[in-house]
Amino acid sequence: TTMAARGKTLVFPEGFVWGAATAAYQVEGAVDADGRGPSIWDVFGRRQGAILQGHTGEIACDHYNRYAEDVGLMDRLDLMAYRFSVSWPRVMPAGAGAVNAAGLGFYDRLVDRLLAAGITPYVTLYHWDLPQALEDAGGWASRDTAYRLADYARVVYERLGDRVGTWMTVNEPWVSAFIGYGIGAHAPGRTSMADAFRAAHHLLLAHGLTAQALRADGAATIALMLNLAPVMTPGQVNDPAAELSPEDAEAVERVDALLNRQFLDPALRGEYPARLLPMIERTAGLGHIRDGDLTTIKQPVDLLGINYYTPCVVRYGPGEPANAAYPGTEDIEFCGAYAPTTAMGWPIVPTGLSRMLERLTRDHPGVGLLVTENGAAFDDVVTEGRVRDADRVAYLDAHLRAAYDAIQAGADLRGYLVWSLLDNFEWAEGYTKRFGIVHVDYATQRRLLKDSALWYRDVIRRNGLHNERARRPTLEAVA
Ligand code: GBH
Repeated sequence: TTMAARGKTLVFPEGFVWGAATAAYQVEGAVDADGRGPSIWDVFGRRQGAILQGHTGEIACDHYNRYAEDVGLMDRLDLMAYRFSVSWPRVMPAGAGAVNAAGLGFYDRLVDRLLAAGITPYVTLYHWDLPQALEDAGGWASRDTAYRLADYARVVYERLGDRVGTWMTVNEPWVSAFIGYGIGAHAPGRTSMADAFRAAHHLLLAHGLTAQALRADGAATIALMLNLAPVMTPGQVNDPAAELSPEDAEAVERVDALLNRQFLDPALRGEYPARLLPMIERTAGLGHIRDGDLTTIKQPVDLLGINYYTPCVVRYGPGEPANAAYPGTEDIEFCGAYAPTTAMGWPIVPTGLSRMLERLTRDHPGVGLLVTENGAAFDDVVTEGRVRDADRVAYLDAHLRAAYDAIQAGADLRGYLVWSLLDNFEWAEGYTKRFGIVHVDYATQRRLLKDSALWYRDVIRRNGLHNERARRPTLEAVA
């Protein structure tokens, strides 16, 4: 058969970076080791009913003690980059002031191990583990916290900057603000939408201050990571060109302003979306947005990190109350079951990724793009020493095809990091949800490469995908 008859092999651009990601609180454990201070997740985890089955990050994957073995796994998988986060309370137990050299030492060793294995470290400075002392002083609802993040970032940069080139400021400010401070399903578990809007602004400010400081200190590459999800109607899930009624179009725009443009526009354009300002004012006032803040927030970024899992599907729904996590969304219906879902209940829509990448290319030309998270939880089972996670392989395969399509359409996508390297502490879901390409047996801390890890290694080796799409019955409907 000819090549054409067999279908094309999808080869990614030369230099495309293949990697994996984790976050400190989700994998490290060792919460009392070597002078680490408490974070908001330690405190939140002790709250009755906050986390499924009462799980906490106390031990997690014990990565703090097993990092060498874990870098060995990355090496076996031929990963080119590893994105991890630094635990702020390890480095500064009280969030400000005294620096804990032993805490920094851990990241020092981790970075050296990675470099020795030929793996490029990508450092996330803030992935949700705020020092509790700063929460007690007002947390992200307080402006001061933004300045504290930049101070801490400088300390980390001073220690690792000679070996780490890529610096990622804050992970998913929408989640921190609206899930942590708005609906309280994440730490610190506060329930004030006024505080959520303030937190969102202060996280943006922290990004800007940190980007500014690290750039001045010589950091080569600076990135911001957002949880971006295309907002669409159910009709657009399978037909992007579907015509929208004016009411549906308004619903889509309103949710897009809250979820995506609230962060994209200040960071990349130096302004809040006009339609969002009255909503912020009504809920939180505008006093927390000071003159000059938007100039600080709009720092040049080398990379925009996109964490993509599932789209946000809405339509006009007269009489619907506002969604708890999205203030001001009265008369909008948030739709659930429009596609097969992962174990998180999140619908699987790979074209959501290509649509988001193409939109960013259109709206923010010149910003390099990196998928900083993409992956899925499924109900894995170990049989005969193997995890046959065909569902995850199909999910990753389909999303990589979508990424490839976006590149063909002109997106400047530089790389892809799978979430996650290891099964880990999935926040409010505890250990009940497994996102890893490597299985972790929490009783023994034994690691086992899932089929998806071996499949991913093959993708990395050929810098692309097989002719044959990985198939799975549940994915047919959205293929
Ligand atoms: C990321 O957050 C985090 O960065 C990471 O730490 C975490 O482990 C990982 O993803 C997996 O959860 O409207 O119900 O269909 C993910 C943020 C925000 C993704 C809400 C999905 C909507 C799901 N998410 N979202 S739904």
